[in-house]
Amino acid sequence: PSFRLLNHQLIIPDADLTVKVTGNASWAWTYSYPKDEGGGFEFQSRLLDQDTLAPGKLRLLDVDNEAVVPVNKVVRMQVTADVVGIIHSFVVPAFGVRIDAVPGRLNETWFKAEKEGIYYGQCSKLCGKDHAYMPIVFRVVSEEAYKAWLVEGQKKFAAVETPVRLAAT
Ligand SMILES: [Cu+2]
Repeated sequence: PSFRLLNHQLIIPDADLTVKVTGNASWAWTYSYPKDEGGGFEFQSRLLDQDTLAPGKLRLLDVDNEAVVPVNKVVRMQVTADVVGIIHSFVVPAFGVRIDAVPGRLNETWFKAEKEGIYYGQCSKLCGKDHAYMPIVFRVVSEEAYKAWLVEGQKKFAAVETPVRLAAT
């Protein structure tokens, strides 16, 4: 019965969008936005230099490139890790999201943010030297701002074909 429950817990509602996140061997996260959902790019998200932190930026949490998602939408997260890397864990407490990022495996989870704002998380699986320095940052914005950000992202970030793929069930 417990396995049936666990399985049921993993059922992902119809998603409005998909974001793939990869835990990097070099202690950063890569976010990929699928082309067929207006993205077609990916970028790395790294902790800001702690010695030259601008006022208002949070120590050990703020990053150079935040992941951006629209408010009140079901976001399906596909979670994995560099094949040459090690297991990380993708955790954003305010979303109730906690799932391992395993090399060679595409895990899935989801969340729906009901308020705009900035949400922080951290890697939660000991992964080597910089385990404490690979935070997760989501900026939740209005639908219009999200669309504008997608257009900006296509210019700013590396182009990539990221088809939406379901994890093995
Ligand atoms: Cu890690």
